[in-house]
Amino acid sequence: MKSNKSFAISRTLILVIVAAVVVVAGAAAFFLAQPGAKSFNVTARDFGFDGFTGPGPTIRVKVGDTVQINLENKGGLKHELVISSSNMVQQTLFNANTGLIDPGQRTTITFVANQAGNFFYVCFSDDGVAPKTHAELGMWGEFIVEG
Ligand SMILES: [Cu+2]
Repeated sequence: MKSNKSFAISRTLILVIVAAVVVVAGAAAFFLAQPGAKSFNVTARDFGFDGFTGPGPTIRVKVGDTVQINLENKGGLKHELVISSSNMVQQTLFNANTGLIDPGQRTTITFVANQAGNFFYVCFSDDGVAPKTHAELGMWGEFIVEG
């Protein structure tokens, strides 16, 4: 009876230790991945990235890279940066989407480019009223993931 209880306790202890190791390893992997990230600074203006009209500079990475994009909004309107397979059809790839940020604001997104191909970084805002999206006005650039 006593040995059964002690067995149960040691089994629980082992599970707790395994869970702790998994959590610590996961956290370590997360923090270690950041210094290896390929970092890009992108400025949003009305209506271009790193300029007043597009296309912005091509961003080139390799498949499997951790990519960090630092977006600064130097325009007078809200802007965003979204990775999409098209600069006209709205979608989000790699879960890479800054969301709309206000003029003067900065934000950073980090994601893994886990699929090779030719993609786009785009602002799909239409200010809620305009017939055209900012992408159609020039807010896009190529995002190329080399295999
Ligand atoms: Cu925009």
